[in-house]
Amino acid sequence: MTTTSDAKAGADRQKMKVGIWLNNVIERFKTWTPKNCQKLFSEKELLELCYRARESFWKSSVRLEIKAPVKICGDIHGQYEDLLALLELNGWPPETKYLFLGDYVDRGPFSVEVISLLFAYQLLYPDKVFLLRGNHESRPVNMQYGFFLECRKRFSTTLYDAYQMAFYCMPLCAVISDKIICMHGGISEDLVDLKQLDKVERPCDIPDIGVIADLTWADPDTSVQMYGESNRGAGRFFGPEAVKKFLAMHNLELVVRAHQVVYDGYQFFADRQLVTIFSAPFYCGTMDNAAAVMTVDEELVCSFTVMRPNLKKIKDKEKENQEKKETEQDKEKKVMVIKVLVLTVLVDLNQS
Ligand SMILES: [Mn+2]
Repeated sequence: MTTTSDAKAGADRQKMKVGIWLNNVIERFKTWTPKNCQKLFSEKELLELCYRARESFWKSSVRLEIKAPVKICGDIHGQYEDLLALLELNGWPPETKYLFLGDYVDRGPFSVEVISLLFAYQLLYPDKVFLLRGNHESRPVNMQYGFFLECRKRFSTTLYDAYQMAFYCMPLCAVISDKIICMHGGISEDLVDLKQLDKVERPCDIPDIGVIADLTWADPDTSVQMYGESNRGAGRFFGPEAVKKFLAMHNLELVVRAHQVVYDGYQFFADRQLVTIFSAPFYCGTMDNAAAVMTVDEELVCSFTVMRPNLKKIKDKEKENQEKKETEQDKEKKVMVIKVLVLTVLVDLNQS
């Protein structure tokens, strides 16, 4: 006969087994190089991560509540080496708590690694790593910007579908210590009570209009004071007055969002009532933008760690690499990405 305590012991054993596996997955991710990337994982393991991530997102709220301190990251877009550099510089979970604002996949070359490592961290440390949904965590966008092709080429469309099933259930916004609201795109005129979000039915795709579209697609724009039509074809534009009114209405102090490349990795809007964070340095290998991570400390003082790509060094190394063997190239490339200039900028939000 099975007793309750037997069942509990069984569940604990199972949980421990999963924990050991997730730890092992994360350790392998840290030994990643462009050369060994197809040998590190079986498709079965990646599928398992997707199924478990989906379940975990589905169980959690659409609107996360997070206590400071926490570090906030913007778009990563498949730049896996840069994600590793970012974690190396800003601290690895679970010692450092992270909130990611979405757009993990598409554009860059290693979307599978970016999203799978973050899934593994989220599953192992659900109260230390939080992942929001960006407009690129969506099927129609992934068909167009690279993630679908990457999955099909390196693994299968079955794996691609499993990622989509997880994306459908991801949370859409987070509130830090009741004061700072975070999302991928922006605020919404239709969001008058944050409790509206608890009614979002998942799994869901991202529509072109409405609250979910705005949270994942909207952009701040000085051409409007309140709200206006966006040129992206989904979500809307919002102006400085809209930000001010939105914060007052919800008794909040700051909006943190991602979704747009900004030269310094972070950029304020509307008298520092909104900040854009972008965390993919040297975006697509063509922009010379820096990447930033925003730290919110216990007192809600915000600061930024900026990783600036050293363009001259990158160009010199590329030249050098062309003359070297393939194996050496990989090594150089790894070192090059870590060699970014790191600046920390402290900004007192009350001083503006
Ligand atoms: Mn985006």
